[in-house]
Amino acid sequence: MIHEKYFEKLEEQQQLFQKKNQKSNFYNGIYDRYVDPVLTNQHIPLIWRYDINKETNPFFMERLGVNAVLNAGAIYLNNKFYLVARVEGNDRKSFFAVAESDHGIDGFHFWDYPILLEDTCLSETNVYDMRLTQHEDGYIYGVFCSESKDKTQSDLSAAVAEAGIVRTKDLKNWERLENLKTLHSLQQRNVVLHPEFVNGKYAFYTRPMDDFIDTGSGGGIGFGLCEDITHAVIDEEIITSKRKYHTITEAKNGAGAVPIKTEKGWIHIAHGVRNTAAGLRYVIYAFATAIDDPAKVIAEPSGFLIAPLGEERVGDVSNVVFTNGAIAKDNGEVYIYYASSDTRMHVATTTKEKLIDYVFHTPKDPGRSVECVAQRCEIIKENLRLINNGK
Ligand code: M1P
Repeated sequence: MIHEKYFEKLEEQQQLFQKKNQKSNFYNGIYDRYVDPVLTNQHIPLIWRYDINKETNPFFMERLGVNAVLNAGAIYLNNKFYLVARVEGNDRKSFFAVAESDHGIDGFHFWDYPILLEDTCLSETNVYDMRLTQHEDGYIYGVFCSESKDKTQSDLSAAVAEAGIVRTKDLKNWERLENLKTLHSLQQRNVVLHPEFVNGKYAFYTRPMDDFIDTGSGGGIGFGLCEDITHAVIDEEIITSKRKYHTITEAKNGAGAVPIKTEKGWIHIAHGVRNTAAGLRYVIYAFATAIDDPAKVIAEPSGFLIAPLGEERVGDVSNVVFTNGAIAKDNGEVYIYYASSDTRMHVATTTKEKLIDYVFHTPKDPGRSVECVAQRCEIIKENLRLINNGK
């Protein structure tokens, strides 16, 4: 017999699904933010968390709680918005689940079952942060972090991160391929598959790392080619967007959403990390690479595009915004999906036109305070000239 509490909670959840999201009063001219997150742990189906049978669960206790819904890959298919979210159980293990929406800013609801990956990698303990690439070869690829215990170290938190690869045509049936091998990097996280062949090969954005947390000698977002996606091996990795001293990428950076193709270049929406006395601070930044050479950076506006704001600042890992999915529709609308503080998912909306303007016309970081203030004085001088002329 179904517990009566189930119907009460279901009704509450239906109200959450039906709630319309509104643009917030945040303004920067680049993108809009929204009042409500698009996915939280409250969006997780009740039947994933509760045993609804009154005989076996008389107190209607949550049996398998969900701690957070974060870092979702995104794709637009058949007039619907799909997120493949990282769902983290109370047990700290993450898995993937598809949520769909008609409008992209609200109404996201999960399918009945999460994604059950083929268990081909027996040492793998945890999986997270899938990037979805609609590749020109006809498949949708999901590239994610596959994490295993580092058995060479006694430290219980020591782990090894690799890039796992799956592919699908319908988000329902997933074929697992071999994990990516990068011959000159010990670990990989934040790996993204480029949507087009480059020189006839599959192209990956990588993030070479010496260690599970520290990128060490890894100089930034890498780029490498591989012949065969079913046995993906990258020999040479070159660095595209570099980490730089005293910038938002000083400690680390990593590719985020699949790059967006525009007439001016590929627009990348990535994350940068710096260290502070309060711990690591993650922000989202953007840059562009050349259409015919997606590894060559041609524009890099200074500073961050999105930083944690208000309630976004607080969560499981506070002071973090992180993206691994964006949708660019044919009509020019862009939906940037980002998680705040490793806890919940938000959307920011903009257009390709605005992103191009932002990336190509926002000044570069000159690198030193004295030059930054001179750069700011230039804009002030020109603005004062207009104001004083009364125009
Ligand atoms: O906790 C913040 C983020 O930390 C990691 O990002 P990076 O590899 O750049 O340090 C990821 O594990 C990500 O999932 C997480 O949101």
